[in-house]
Amino acid sequence: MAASLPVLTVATPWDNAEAWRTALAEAAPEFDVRLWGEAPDPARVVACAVWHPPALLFERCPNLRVVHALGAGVEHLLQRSEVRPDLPLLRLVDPVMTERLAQWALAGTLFFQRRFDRYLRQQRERRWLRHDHEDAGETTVGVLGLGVMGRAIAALLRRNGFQVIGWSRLPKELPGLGTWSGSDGLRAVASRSAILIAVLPLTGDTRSILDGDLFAAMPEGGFLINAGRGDHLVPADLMAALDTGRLDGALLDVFPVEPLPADDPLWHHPKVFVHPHAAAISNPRTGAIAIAEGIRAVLRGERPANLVDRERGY
Ligand code: NDP
Ligand code: OXD
Repeated sequence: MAASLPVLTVATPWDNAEAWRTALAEAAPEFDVRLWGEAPDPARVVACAVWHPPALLFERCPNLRVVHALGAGVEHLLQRSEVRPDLPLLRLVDPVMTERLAQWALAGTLFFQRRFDRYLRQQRERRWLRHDHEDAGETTVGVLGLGVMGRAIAALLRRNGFQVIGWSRLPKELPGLGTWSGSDGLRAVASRSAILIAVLPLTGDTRSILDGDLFAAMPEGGFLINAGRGDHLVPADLMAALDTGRLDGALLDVFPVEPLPADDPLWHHPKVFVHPHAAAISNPRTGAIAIAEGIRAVLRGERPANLVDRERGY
């Protein structure tokens, strides 16, 4: 019976590929779900759910009709010529993953606002010193990127009493949130933000956006939290800003090369907190439901909710 079903193939270097296969088989029983390499007849593959897929997959599957990413940021797939422009590319939007990222951003915000960074350093020196701090209502957090993730972060921070402002490509009106857009807008948000949280997609316009000019615009002693992509950041500018005291701490989840190489100076900087791209790990059980819906919509000829706009690059 399974032999007659169209094939959905899963291709990812992650060690939970089998968990994705199982979850997708449950969420999309109308497909024969196989790991790439185990699909008996590539001509029957109509859909794939992938993260860093092999080039061969696109060569060998002439009837592929939709590519679904197993994560939210798809710049690496947009750079691949095998993901032909006529193939709809979908990205993962899963409420569980969104909640995970928002909670991580809140944790990072509290970490700096309540100065856990300082107390961790003090503990290493066995120093007992208390520091007063600004309360949430006195702390402005700027969120760069007001898409699915940025809005969820902003909402959770507001529920926890923080003053929140945000920045996006196009102007926006969001209840209770001061918003800016464009390059002047970026400076305006940075200059008001004690803590800046970046959750942008990586595009030609956003590459290296977290640089010395931006840090110079921030209030003295500010903090940076980056959950977007490593290539948003100019690491040398960050370390210079931390060394001069312009910034006082950074929490980084993403890096240009992952895993972060052992000799990278970010590992050792006393004011940098390295987090191994785990702010919002995709959850196979809930992610599979969203992926199945997206693939079904494409196969029905509908425009899926999470279609990547190749022109704008996210
Ligand atoms: P969305 O596409 O929903 O939102 C992107 C936001 O970025 C939009 O508000 C968009 O503006 C804004 N933006 C894009 N380009 C610019 C620009 N040039 N100037 C200003 N704003 C810009 O994406 P998500 O919120 O779902 O995810 C964002 C990114 O977060 C992902 O691409 C990925 O890199 C990263 N991510 C990281 C995770 C982790 O675990 N570390 C997990 C999930 C995502 P506009 O609204 O005007 O279009
Ligand atoms: C993603 C990520 O883009 O995990 O989903 O960074």
